[in-house]
Amino acid sequence: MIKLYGIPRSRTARALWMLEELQVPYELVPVNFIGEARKPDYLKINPNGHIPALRDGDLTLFESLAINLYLARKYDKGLWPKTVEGEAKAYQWSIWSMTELEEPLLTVLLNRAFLPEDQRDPKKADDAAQRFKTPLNVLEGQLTGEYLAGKDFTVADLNVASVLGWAPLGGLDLGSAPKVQAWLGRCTGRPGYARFVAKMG
Ligand SMILES: N[C@@H](CCC(=O)N[C@@H](CS)C(=O)NCC(=O)O)C(=O)O
Repeated sequence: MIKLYGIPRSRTARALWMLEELQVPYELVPVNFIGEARKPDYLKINPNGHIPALRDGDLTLFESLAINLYLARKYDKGLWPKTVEGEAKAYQWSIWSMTELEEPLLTVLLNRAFLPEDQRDPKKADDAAQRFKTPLNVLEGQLTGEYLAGKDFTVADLNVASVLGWAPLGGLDLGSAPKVQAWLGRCTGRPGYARFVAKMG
């Protein structure tokens, strides 16, 4: 059976959403990013000392969004794009999520919500909130249809939405991007997302 290593309140949530969309059997093996992810046994699974990681048969994988690309392709339930062009978009948006979107978003979250209050830097948060507007505007401009890689919901949408979905936790307003707001609502309005939220508790 598939083993996913991590805890729900972390980037592991991205892969949990995918697994719930696909409805394949899996086991969530709890590994906390505080302390446990740097222990020797876990470092054999993910030498980076980060969560999540996945084991499926002989395959061991790290990087949350790569895990999702693999799962969507391997256990295709319609979340893998049907054309090479669609696949290209899935890679594009997944890499974009990590390189353009995640950093400003996480910097805001850390400095407004996640770090202990005495370690938060409001200036860092405000600067990052400003930088966040660039990828948000890019996404708004690119959303010409219902979804990112064609007319159907695919791994491209799930990967971006699973990163962007944290924005409200940092008080980031998506009001300037109405298409993004509507698209995010479509993504998180899915039964697969509801199953994932129910499992996260
Ligand atoms: N790019 C990686 C980042 C993984 C990552 O940094 N995970 C955090 C938890 S959300 C972690 O394990 N942090 C532990 C540490 O850095 O010590 C991914 O998306 O999987």
